[in-house]
Amino acid sequence: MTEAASRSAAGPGERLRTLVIIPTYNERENLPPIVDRVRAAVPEADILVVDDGSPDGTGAVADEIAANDAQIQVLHRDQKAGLGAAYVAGFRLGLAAGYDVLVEMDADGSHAPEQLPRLLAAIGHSDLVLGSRWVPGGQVLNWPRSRELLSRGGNLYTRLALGIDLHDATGGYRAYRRSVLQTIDLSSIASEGYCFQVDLAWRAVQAGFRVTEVPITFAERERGESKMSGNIVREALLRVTEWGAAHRVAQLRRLVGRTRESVGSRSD
Ligand SMILES: Nc1nc2c(ncn2[C@@H]2O[C@H](COP(=O)(O)OP(=O)(O)OP(=O)(O)O)[C@@H](O)[C@H]2O)c(=O)[nH]1
Ligand SMILES: [Mg+2]
Repeated sequence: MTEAASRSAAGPGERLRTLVIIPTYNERENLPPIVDRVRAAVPEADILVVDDGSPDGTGAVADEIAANDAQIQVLHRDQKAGLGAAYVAGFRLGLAAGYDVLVEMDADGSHAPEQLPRLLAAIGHSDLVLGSRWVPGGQVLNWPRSRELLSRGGNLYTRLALGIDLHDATGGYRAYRRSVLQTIDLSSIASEGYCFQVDLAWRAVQAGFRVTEVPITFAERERGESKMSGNIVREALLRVTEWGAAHRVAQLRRLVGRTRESVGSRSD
């Protein structure tokens, strides 16, 4: 086990304080049912809604829900600054409050709260658990073929470019042990959307944390508008290519260094 991994090894019968972070932008209809479902599925977990000043009034809806439930908090941010920045703000708050496990979950119903116990069971032997659509048992409901191809293709490219054994590094349904988020330099994360998800998984792998995947059933959002855009896809493609290239160059340098050393020692 690596040093990073051993720092966060789970003890038997360990009770973990869990915070489910739900970023929202114009999700006023989706938020109340998703919060109810989270509370029913994992009653001991707390919830943090991070709203970026949604014009549709999602922030006020969240405040109303939180006023009646001490396990729900709301973080209001002035303007839409992207999914990545919303999560980073939520992580900081959750770490400062001492939570052991921090969960990422969309508000649009794509991530079923009923599957959260499965993710939390796996965090017992992992540092980061990815809810995965593309492992056996995982699936996507109601997605057009074009979206499925984009997700499958993006994940295949990510695996090949970074040389990691993850099948769904772009997914956003996950559970982190606090040690992972404490180790990663959150202030250096500038990526958004899918790229943000790959960025965190990649940093966790590089730091030697145990990253595991559990199958999930992902459903297309029923209400509201997607914030997915061509820019988000382009950002992910560009950055993953850059990280992959930098990783290969570093591998090559190490190989050249080792070869020089062994040639040097043989000629001594
Ligand atoms: N706070 C905040 N939340 C955001 C922002 N952008 C997206 N979200 C939320 O992040 C979650 C995922 O966004 P979606 O629009 O569903 O993006 P997606 O899941 O990649 O795309 P679809 O599959 O089309 O739904 C949802 O809960 C959004 O409301 C943002 O800039 N700020
Ligand atoms: Mg969505």
